[in-house]
Amino acid sequence: MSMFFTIAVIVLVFLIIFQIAKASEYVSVIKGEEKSRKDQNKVNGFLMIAFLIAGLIGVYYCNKALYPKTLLAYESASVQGEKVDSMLWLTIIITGVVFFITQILLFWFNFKYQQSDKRKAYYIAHNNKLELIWTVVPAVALTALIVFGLKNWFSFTGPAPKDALQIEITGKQFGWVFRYPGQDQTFGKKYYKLIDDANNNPLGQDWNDSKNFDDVVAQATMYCVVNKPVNLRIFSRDVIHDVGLSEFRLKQDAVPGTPTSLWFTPKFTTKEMKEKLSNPDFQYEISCDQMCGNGHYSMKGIIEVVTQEEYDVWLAQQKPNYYAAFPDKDPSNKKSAQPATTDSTKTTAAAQADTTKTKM
Ligand SMILES: [Cu+2]
Repeated sequence: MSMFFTIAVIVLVFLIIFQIAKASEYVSVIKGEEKSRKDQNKVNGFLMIAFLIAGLIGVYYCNKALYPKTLLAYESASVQGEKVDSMLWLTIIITGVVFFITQILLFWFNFKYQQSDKRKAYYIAHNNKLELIWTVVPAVALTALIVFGLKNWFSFTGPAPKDALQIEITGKQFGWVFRYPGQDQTFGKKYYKLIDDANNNPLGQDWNDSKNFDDVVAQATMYCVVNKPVNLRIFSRDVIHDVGLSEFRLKQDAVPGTPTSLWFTPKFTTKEMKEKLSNPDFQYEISCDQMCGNGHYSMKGIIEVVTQEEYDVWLAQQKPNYYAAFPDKDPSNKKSAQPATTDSTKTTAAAQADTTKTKM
């Protein structure tokens, strides 16, 4: 029944609109086409101003309501991100000034210079000076923005400082895998054909390369140190993903077959950010910023920014992935293993790695 009423109401509304249109047509015939056109012109001129004012009020309220949800509402959590923020502000200021000037003039001129019997429109066919101004001014402004952007881009993606923490991040459908180089500070070789999730080799580490024996592999959460540059070497196992670090204001594509890189210096630990934003649930997030398949939404990675001491403790607790792939090689699995203090485990691990190296 309610369906019937809805349809009846819709039909009635259409009929009313149709009748109003018809009536105004008859009115214009009676009043004379020309006069009614001029009247309508005045109404349109007034609507232009009304639209301008309503639009500007709308811009103000949208900005007020949505600003806290934008990145600019809180400061960048990386030193490099500050440069991205200043570029963002510069772009917003330049385009904002242009936006307000052009929109206000557009609507105001529509009202002010609407058709009038008292004046005739002036027709300009061509004006070299004007053409030159509106070509050169935007060209110079855009070039300046691009030059700033490129300069920063080359610095973020260029060589990282020598003391940077080296971390490898690999995107896959659907998640992130992190690799730390271990004590030798060197990543072992890997080869995509050796990828074997069933045998704990998600990155295809080549076990013939002894540099792999101490490499630590972790999933889901990446650890890095506050105020210490992190150099991310970025890979993908399958399709194009993207390491999106919104709090640090950076992102970089993960492309299969083409390693990319990005480095940044975190300014605050996760704990400091929780206090700063008064949000006990705050986490630095890695979001995949490329539509990479039906599980794209689930590619959330976490970055835990900690102090150097906390990082050292965490790293000491990590076992090289070699032992996950070959549990029989893990000294802590052997009954004859030495007392399990962190230091001695490390020494045993290194010794083990050495023996295996000689065997191979
Ligand atoms: Cu992805």
